[in-house]
Amino acid sequence: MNGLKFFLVMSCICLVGFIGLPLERKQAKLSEHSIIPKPLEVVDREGSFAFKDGMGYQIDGDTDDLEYGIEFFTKFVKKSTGIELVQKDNAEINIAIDGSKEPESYSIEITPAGIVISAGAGQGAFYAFQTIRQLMPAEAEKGKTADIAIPAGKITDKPEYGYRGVMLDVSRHFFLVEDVKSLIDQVAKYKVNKLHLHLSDDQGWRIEIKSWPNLTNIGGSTQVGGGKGGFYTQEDYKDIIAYAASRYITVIPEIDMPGHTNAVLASYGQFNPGIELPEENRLAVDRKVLGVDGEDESATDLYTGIKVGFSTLDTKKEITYQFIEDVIREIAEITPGPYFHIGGDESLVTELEDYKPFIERAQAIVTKYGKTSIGWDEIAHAKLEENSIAQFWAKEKNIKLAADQGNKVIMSPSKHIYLDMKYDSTTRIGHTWAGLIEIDQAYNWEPTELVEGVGKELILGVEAPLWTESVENRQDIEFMVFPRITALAEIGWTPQGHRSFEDYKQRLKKHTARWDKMGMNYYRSPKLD
Ligand code: TNX
Repeated sequence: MNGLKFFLVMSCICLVGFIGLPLERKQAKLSEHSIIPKPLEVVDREGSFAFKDGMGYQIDGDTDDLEYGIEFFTKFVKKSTGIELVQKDNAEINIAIDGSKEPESYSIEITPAGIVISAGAGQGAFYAFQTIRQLMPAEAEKGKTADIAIPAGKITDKPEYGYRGVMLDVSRHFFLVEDVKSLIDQVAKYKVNKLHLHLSDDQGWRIEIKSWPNLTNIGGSTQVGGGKGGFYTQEDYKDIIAYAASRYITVIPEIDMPGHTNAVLASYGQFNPGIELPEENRLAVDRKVLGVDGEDESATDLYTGIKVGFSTLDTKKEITYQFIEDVIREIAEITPGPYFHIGGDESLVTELEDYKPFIERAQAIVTKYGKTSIGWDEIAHAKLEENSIAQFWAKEKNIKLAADQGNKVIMSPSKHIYLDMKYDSTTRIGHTWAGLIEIDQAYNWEPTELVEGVGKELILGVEAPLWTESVENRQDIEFMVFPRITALAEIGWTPQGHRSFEDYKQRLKKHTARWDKMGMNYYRSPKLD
C-alpha cells in the first residue's frame, strides 16, 4: 500500500513536471507582463513579434523631438539583441507622430509582422519605447540576449497627471554630475518627467553664480558631516539639463529662501540679520584656504549638522532683493524649463509679517524672468501670483490656503512619499519623523484624497523628494529611491481605478529581476516575498 502511494505521488510529480515545462516556456501574454507604471489599456492578440537582423524603422509625421527617443531605442535594441535597426521604407517598426494627440500619449500595436507606434510627440514615442523595453526579458537590461520576441496585442496609454517628479537634495550632500545622470536614467524608465534639484540649503550652495562668487567658494565648500562639498558650474548644470532633456525630463532648480540659507550667510555676512547658529557642527570659514580675499565680520560659520529652521536672509535690506534677483536671473537664463522653485519652507526665524512680502517679491522676480514659481506649502500664507504653484509636504491647511487663492498644487505627502524616510526600523540610513515608509505605505495613497476640497482640477501632479542628510553616495540614493519611486510613478501615471497594491506588488516582484541584472542597490522589501 505504502509503495503504491509512493508510486502514485511520484507519477503525479513527473506528470506536472512534463506538462509544466512547455507551459513555462510559452510566452506570457501582453497583459501578463509586469509593466510599471501600469498602462491604461492592454489587449492580447495571438502570436508574437521577433526582432531579427535586417529589420528597421520608419517615421511618419513631423516632430522635432523624436531624435532622442529613436537614439535610446536603437541603442537598447542593439545592446540587447545585437540588431542594428536602420531607417528604411516599409520598415517592420513604424513610428507615427500625430500632433493632434497629447504629447505624452502613445499606443503600440504588436503583430507578428511588425510594431506600429503612434504617439502625440517624441515624448510619447519615448514612453512607448520604455514600455517595449519592459516587454523584453530582464536579461536584455544587461546585454546581448538571444532571440527576443514580444507578445502581440495593443497597448493604449497616457498619463493621469502631467507632473511626475523626483527631487534630489544636492545641498546636504553633494553628488557628482554622473550620479545625477544615473538617477535620470533610472527614473526615466518609469516615465517620470521632472527632476527637481534642491540646490541650496544651510549646509551648502551648489550652483555657480557669477555675480556672487563666494556662494560657491565658501558656501559650496562643505556638506553634512564636514566633508568636501562641491558645486555645479553653470556648464555642469547645462550638461545635466541637456541630459535630462534627452530623457524628456524637465529640470526644476530650487533656491531655498528666506530660510535654509546659512550657506549664503557664511558667504556674505551682509545678508545675515544676526541669526544664531546651533552650538554643534559649526565649521569656521578659513578664507585663505578657500582663496577668498578680505574679512567678513558679519558672516556666519559654515554649518555641517542637520538641524533646520535657524537661518534667514535679512528680509529688510534692499540689497537682499538685488541679490536674489541676480541669483534668479542667472539661473533662469540657463534653465529652459518653465519653473523656478523658491523654497519658502521652515523659515522659523523669519517673522510672518516679513516672510509674506519677501515671498511676494521673490515670486515677482521669478515672473519677471519668465518663469513660474513653485514653493513649499508655507508660501500660501503670502499672496500668490496667479500661476504660482504650492507644493504639499506637511500642512493641509496651507494647501487649502493655496486652493482658496485658486492656485495649483503638487502633491508630495511626507508620510507617504518622502524618500528619506526609513523603510522599517532597521533601515541603516534615513529619518522617521514622517513615519516608516514601506512599499505599501508608498503606494497606498491618492492625490485627490489628501486635502479636502483639492481635487484633480487643482492638482498638477506628484513628486517624491529625496533629502540627503544621511544619503552620501549613489548606492544610498538607489537604496532610498527604489522601489518607492515606482509607486510614485504609477500614482502619477495610472488612474486610481486601474491600480491596486496587490497587482502592483505582483508586477514589482517580477520587475526587480531587471534591477538585479543592472546591479542596482535597491531595497529588498519583505513585502515582496
Ligand atoms: C523637512 S520637507 C525639510 C527638509 C529636510 C527634511 C528631512 C521640507 C520642505 N523641508 O529641509 O531635509 O524635512 O526629512
